[in-house]
Amino acid sequence: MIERSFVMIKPDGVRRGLTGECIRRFEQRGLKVVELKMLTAGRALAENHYGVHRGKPFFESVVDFISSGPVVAMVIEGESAIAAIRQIVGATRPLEAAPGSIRGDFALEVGENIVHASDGVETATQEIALWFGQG
Ligand code: IDP
Ligand code: MG
Repeated sequence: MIERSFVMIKPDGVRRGLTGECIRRFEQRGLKVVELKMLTAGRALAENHYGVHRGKPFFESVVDFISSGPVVAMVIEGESAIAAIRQIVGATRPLEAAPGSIRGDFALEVGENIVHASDGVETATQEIALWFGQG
């Protein structure tokens, strides 16, 4: 099934110059970047994006962090794109992420794990609408 996922290079990834490396890995797998923009998220957008985590102890820190500097927001399309991208990105906690995954190769801390990727078809639809509008 051809799917679309919302993928974002977080402020740490942009600051460390890892945007190209991440996109290269997605493209190398056969996925296609169909939308892309750089922006700094305001607080409302950041809170909405992480709304599912509201009330958790790390909510404030992830919202602060994701709005702390420019991010690169993308829509990436391809066969089973959502699962394929989560595999390329690796586990949430970098110490649990496989070597060869982005987080396993470039991150150590859960709070600065370089990239966001949608975790399901429904979240992908919501996140694409939130960051790129309905069109
Ligand atoms: P995901 O990014 O792999 O989908 P989620 O569980 O959706 O992981 O969490 C969203 C983001 O919140 C993570 O990428 C990570 O940066 C941050 N986060 C998750 N759990 C913790 C935690 O226990 N402490 C601090 N930050 C966390
Ligand atoms: Mg998530």
